[in-house]
Amino acid sequence: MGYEQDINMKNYTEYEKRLYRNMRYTTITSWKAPIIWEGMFDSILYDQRHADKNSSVALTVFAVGRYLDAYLKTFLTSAEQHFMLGLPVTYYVFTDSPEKVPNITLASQRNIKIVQVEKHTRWQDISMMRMRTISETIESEIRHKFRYVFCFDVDQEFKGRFGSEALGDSVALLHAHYYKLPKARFTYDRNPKSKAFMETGDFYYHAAIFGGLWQNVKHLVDACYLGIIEDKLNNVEALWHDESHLNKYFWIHKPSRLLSPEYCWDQSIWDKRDILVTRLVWAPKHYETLRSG
Ligand code: 2GW
Ligand code: MN
Repeated sequence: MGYEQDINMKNYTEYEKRLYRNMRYTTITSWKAPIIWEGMFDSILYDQRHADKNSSVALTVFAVGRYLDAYLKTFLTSAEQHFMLGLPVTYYVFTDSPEKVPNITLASQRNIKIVQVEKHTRWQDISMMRMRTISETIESEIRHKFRYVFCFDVDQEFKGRFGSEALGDSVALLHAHYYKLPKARFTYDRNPKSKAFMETGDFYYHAAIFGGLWQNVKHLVDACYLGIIEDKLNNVEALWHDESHLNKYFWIHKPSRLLSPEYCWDQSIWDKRDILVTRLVWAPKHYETLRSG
């Protein structure tokens, strides 16, 4: 702390003080990728640029088993209020019960596409096998129609602008619980037998959101899926499943754009001083009911 003494901030509004504080958090990586925080970008310019380029976005989200009733409706209706407004967006919803997908009113240029998938028995597989399904869907469909793909967990709710400033060639998200912790605390996979093994890294990324140009996302999901399959053949599983493989991938293939935790905030975190805008928040978890048999 003590940042308030650096300059005379007596006449600053609370917003300006926090803005100043965030400007002192890393806003650029060592390989010169921007880390997107409120105050760093002109949303009107970004929107104009992407409208001119005819940018289009496919959003993938999985709602399998109990997660459909628990989270999908809130996710989709809130996305219609905040996600990439003004750009063509198609939601690819993957579920084991297509008939239960709620009917959502969509704005113009926005579509929903429901794709049936099997329900893996282990929840770890529900999570990990997303990599394979995303790859297949990029190959069969997304690459012909969209420039960008963004992949989301369903257990979250949009609360503020999640706009074209988040689009980039290869986009990763800083995990809300780790963005300020020393690297020694990052929960990378530390088992040398796993393909996700890593001793050190740049940041701890959250697998709840990743994206980029479809070519790059295809490369990412293929690499992660290969790692997951190879681990299965060797009878190991990475500590945080697909997230461990994602962290390994982004260590080797540096993302070109990083999203600050504004883009996926956990409201139970006590220190909210860095967060000027919550753009998306974690939905409450109900592990007892959702993770049991
Ligand atoms: C997952 C865990 C326990 C019980 C059920 C499920 C489950 C997940 C499910 O029954 N149905 C389902 O559709 N899912 C999908 O997988 C859904 O899209 C969900 O958001 C996603 C990841 O599961 P989730 O959100 O419960 O995991 P988190 O929030 O602890 O996520 C982080 O770690 C995961 C790996 O353990 C993933 O990497 C995830 O991307 C991370 O955010
Ligand atoms: Mn989640």
